[in-house]
Formats: sequence, C-alpha cells, structure tokens
Amino acid sequence: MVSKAFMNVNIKNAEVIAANLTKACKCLSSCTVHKRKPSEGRAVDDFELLKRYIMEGEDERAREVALKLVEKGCTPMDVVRKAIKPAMDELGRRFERLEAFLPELMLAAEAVQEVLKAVMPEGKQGIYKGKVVIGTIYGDIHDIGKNIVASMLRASGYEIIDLGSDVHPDTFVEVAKREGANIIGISCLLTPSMYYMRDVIKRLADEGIRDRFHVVVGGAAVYPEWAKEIGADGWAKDADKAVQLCDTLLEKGKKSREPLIFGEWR
Ligand code: B1M
Repeated sequence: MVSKAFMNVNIKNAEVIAANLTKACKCLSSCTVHKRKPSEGRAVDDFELLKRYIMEGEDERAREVALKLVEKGCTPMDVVRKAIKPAMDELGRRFERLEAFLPELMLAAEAVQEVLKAVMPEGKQGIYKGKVVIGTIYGDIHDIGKNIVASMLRASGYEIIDLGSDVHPDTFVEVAKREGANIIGISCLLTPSMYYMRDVIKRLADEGIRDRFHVVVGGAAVYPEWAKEIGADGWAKDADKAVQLCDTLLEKGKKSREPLIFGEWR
C-alpha cells in the first residue's frame, strides 16, 4: 500500500519532470523566447561563448563567433589568448581529473583548427625577414600551438617550412641545412618528448654547425630553465612572443650563452 502510494507520487513527479524537460528541449532547439543559441547565457561575452563552443567541439558555431570577434576588431592573438588557450587548458584540467576524455579533446582540437583557419592572418607580402623550419618534436602529435606560432611568424614576414608534428630530431637538422634556414623552431607539449629537443641541438653541435642556426623552443611542456639546459637560443611563452624572439635574434643576435626569454613562465 505504502509502496503503491510512493510509486504514484513518483509517477506524478516523473510526469511533471518530463513535461518540464520537453519544454526545455523545445526552448533549446528553437529558442524563440530568448533568441539565443543553447550555449549562450545572458551574461556570457563572445570570448566566453567561443571558449564553450570549442570545449563542446561545436566547430561551425565556434568559427562563427570567432569571425564575429575579428569583425569587431579583435586580433587573432586575442582569440588565442582569451578563448582558445583557456578552453584547452580547462579541458586539460578536466582530462587530468578524468572528467574529459580523448574524444572530447580531439573534437575540441578540430573546432580550434576551424577557428584558426578562419581567423589566422595570411602571409605578409613584400616583407622577408628570414626562414624558419618549425615542427613539434618526436613522439608528440600536439600541433595546435605550433600551428599558431607558424601562422604568426608567417604573417609577420617569415618564410615557414612546417615539418608537422612527431618530427625526428635528424629531420629538423637535415631540412634546416638543405633549406638554409635562419631559425629552427621546436614545439613540445609532452614531457617525455622534451628530451628529443636536446638531440636536435646536440646533432647541430656534433656536425660543427651549431652557430649557423638560432634554435627557439616553446610549448606547454617547455620552460625557460629547460631551454637553458639544452642550450637553446630562446624560449617564448606564446606566438606573439615567438615573433618578438625571432625578430630579436635575427636583428641583434645573442650576446651571452643564456637563452633569450620572452614572456613569463606560468
Ligand atoms: Co594531449 N596532453 N595528449 N591531446 N592535450 C596535454 C598536453 C596534457 C598536458 C593534458 C593533461 O594531462 N593535462 C598531457 C601532457 C602531460 C605531459 O606530458 N606534461 C597530454 C597527454 C598526456 C596526451 C596523451 C598522452 C593522452 C593519451 O593518449 N593518454 C596523448 C599524446 C599523444 C602524442 O602526442 N603522442 C594526447 C593526445 C591529445 C589529442 C590528440 C587528443 C589532442 C591534440 C590535438 C592536436 O594538437 N591536434 C590533445 C590536446 C588538445 C591536449 C590539451 C588539452 C590542449 C593542447 C592545446 O592545443 N593547447 C593539453 C592540455 C593543455 O595544454 N593544457 C594536452 C592550446 C595551444 C594554443 O597551446 O600548444 O601550449 P600550446 O601553444 C601555445 C604556447 O605553448 C606557445 O604558443 C602557443 C599559443 O600562442 N607555443 C610555442 C607552442 N609551441 C611553441 C613553439 C615556440 C614558441 C612558443 O617556439 C618554437
């Protein structure tokens, strides 16, 4: 008897909940009251919205919001700093807490690639600063940050030879020699892969051509002390700083054996 009454109450509750859910779903799919898309909250600015769309892997919506931001006058680096980087850092934290998994990371990465295709500047015509061979080091397939750095360097007047990701140390050296590059740029996000960065510099030294190239390093796993330890010429926190670092190395060279550090670590 008691359990029957209890069940009736629950059935009633379930009906109410179901009715509310139906209303909510209708509102989400065609929101005529709020005239907003599902992720859009009242006080959410466009950067926050873009961050959410990236984390949700909503590439088309992310692209639209990013384009809107650029139309309003935001720079591509604003988009990177205020939406892409925070979104990916947040996903990284969730990944560590087992609240997000590889498929979500991959969807978010695809959304970022769409955003980058839409907002990253083209190469600068009529300016030639030098040639950069860039890639993500061996064992590491993370390429978003490296792509951003490559785009910003290209946009500021560098010729870029992008080796992609998971690049063997020997390949950096062989291509840099063959192409007569001025700078070798190595990105790394994966701690176990950091050790291969050292191999690039060691091979240059072994061949007696260390002074022919500036070696610059960066990426979430790499910190200034590591740049110093492996004998790199510079470390940059982000893509803007990487441009300043490369400009400085080519214009002024390096006065001491210490790497030039552009930006604050963490
Ligand atoms: Co992975 N992943 N991931 N992941 N992933 C990290 C890096 C991690 C920190 C997540 C975590 O645990 N919190 C962790 C590494 C831990 C560590 O070793 N320290 C991790 C792991 C463990 C892994 C796998 C091993 C997971 C697994 O399989 N179990 C695996 C590794 C695969 C491999 O590489 N062999 C893996 C795989 C992946 C995906 C494929 C799913 C995807 C990558 C997709 C892609 O890149 N196409 C992915 C992603 C998306 C991430 C996070 C969430 C985001 C990375 C990112 O794109 N950030 C990342 C967590 C995090 O970073 N907080 C994580 C945004 C980007 C704009 O920032 O690349 O730092 P970033 O670039 C910045 C600056 O660092 C700088 O400029 C950029 C901005 O202006 N910069 C440079 C970058 N390169 C530079 C070079 C320079 C100068 C500046 O000079 C040359």
